[in-house]
Amino acid sequence: MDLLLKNIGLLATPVGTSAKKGAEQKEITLIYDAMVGIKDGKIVYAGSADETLRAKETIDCGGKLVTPGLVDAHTHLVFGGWRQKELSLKLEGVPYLDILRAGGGILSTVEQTRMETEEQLLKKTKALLQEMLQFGVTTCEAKSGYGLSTEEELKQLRVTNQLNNEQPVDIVSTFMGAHAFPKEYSDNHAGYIEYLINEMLPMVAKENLAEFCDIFCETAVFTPAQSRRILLEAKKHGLCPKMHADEIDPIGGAEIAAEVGAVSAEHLIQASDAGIKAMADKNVIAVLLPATSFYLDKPFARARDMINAGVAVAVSTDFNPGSSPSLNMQFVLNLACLKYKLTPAEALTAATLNGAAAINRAEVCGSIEPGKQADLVVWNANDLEYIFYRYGSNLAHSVIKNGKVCAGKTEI
Ligand code: IZC
Ligand code: ZN
Repeated sequence: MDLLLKNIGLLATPVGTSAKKGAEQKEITLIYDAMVGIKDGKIVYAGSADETLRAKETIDCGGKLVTPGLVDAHTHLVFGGWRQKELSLKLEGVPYLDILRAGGGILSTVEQTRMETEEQLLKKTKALLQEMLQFGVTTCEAKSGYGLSTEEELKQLRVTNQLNNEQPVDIVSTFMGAHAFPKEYSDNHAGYIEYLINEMLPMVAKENLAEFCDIFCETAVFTPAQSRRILLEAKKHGLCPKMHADEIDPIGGAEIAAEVGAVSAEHLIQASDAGIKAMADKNVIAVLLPATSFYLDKPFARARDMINAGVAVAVSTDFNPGSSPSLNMQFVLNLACLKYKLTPAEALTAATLNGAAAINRAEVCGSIEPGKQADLVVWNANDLEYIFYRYGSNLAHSVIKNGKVCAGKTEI
């Protein structure tokens, strides 16, 4: 063994290699006085303290709580500039979609992203990933969608893919050319869809720059019919569908996600009962984004109804410069408990194993079990409730990625 984490006060983890739905979501394993053994970046032992275990290096966890590294399954990570200028509009009550209709919002970030070079985007995003890691996130997803032309989307996706090799956080790449209609096509939406299907998608697939294809299915953005068509085309190119669905208006997005066989549908604040049932029937994971509800002052998605209906619920930051300018997955955990009324056990599963399943990584991360990547957080906490109860501070003591202490304190 390379590394032995001993004197773990409480090891809390979901177990398995697939999403946990319904009553299973709260079934986590709790081991008091535990140890975790690591070899070649992978977990080889996770269980009760065993004094016969030996390793080249030992870390005494001082009785603290240890969980899997957090998985942030929904981010818009790579972008130029910020959108603090929209704060005053927000305060005056201008809705998010009105800002977009007026050429701001996503389109203002498109303008700023197009002006940045690949090197500038790399440097900025690397710093964001470092911040994310400090909050305990060891795997994330990153969407494109601020280029909205073949060349500019590829630029964003290359940054994502390069950073995946250049820093500790694993990044899973999603193509989101269908994030908004670029200004060049403001009067020709059908033309943009043809361009996206005939030029962008084939190039993204050929260059192997994304595993998923996402779409913003929303009033004044992409219709359910356009979403169906684009996601079915994406599947033909080997990209797995995801969908921003029923965030602001209830337009049947959840139903389309189920129909096209999406791995996940995201937001779902306004999802209908029929949409939730369709998701349960087709095993579509609900990726809920409570920090966005908080920031846009919108209702919170019906997480409890989804769990009761048998839908696996994940939670993520939705980090982006407009509706969720925060990388703090710990705040998302607080909101999942306080606003969705998830129990700490359900919320832990939502932020680890179910998040991993939403980006097809449940076989390799999202729980602390032999065979999985050694991605762990040692918390400044002695029990699980504490990290959901405190808020506003960074409670991660040390973050271990692939068996190495990568953030926080190296001395425990
Ligand atoms: O830049 O506003 N909702 N896309 C859909 C976003 C938020 C990101 C943004
Ligand atoms: Zn989003």
